[in-house]
Amino acid sequence: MSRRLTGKLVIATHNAGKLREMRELLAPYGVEAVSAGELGLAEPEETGSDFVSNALIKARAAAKAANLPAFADDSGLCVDALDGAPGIYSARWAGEAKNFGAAMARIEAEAQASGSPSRRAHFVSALAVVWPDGEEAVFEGKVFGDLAFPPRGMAGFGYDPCFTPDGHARTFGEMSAEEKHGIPPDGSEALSHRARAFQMMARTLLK
Ligand code: ITT
Repeated sequence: MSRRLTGKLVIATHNAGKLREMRELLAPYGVEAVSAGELGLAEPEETGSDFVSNALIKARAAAKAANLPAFADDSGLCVDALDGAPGIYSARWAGEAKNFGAAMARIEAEAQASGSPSRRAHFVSALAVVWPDGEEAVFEGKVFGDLAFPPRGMAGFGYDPCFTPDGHARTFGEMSAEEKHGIPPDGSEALSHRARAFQMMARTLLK
């Protein structure tokens, strides 16, 4: 049986939207979560070439600095017409100012310029858990759907307003927190990429 995540842990993110979702996901499990921001931890450079590597970089850095188990997410929106961009560069497309309006406009413009008729896209979330003694676990969740332009909705964060998950008519930006990343009590699959990765993690590492 694999190791359980109990007691106190660090949520190794400086993204307020992600932090809110990760806290909500962890809330039922009785773990005490502090954020990297609250502990004043530095943001490591994300030098990996995929989501899993970058999630591990963040969780390893936080586990070492805080001497606590650390939980990190690396995520992004992958657009078929752009050969998977912005992908691991999703945060970087929004720039220092974290201007996701501009990042979404860039996706729309580049998708149009690509000449591809495809509107397909998917979100990916890699969740890494790293213990201070070096043990590691990684889980990856995805959700497929279509781009929505112009973007719609004020809920959520980041690219939520420009993505409509398959089987739904509304964008993530038009959904409640519960609808986007709630964990269905009947054990069926959650909707968002992060909630799907979390479900896998919870089955293995949480009570
Ligand atoms: P940390 O590294 O500190 O966690 P970050 O914002 O830099 O924060 P990433 O490098 O993983 O995080 O970038 C992922 C970006 O993709 C993030 O900034 C969001 O804008 C976007 N993204 C990820 N999940 C999303 C979601 O559920 N809804 C909307 N946008 C999302």
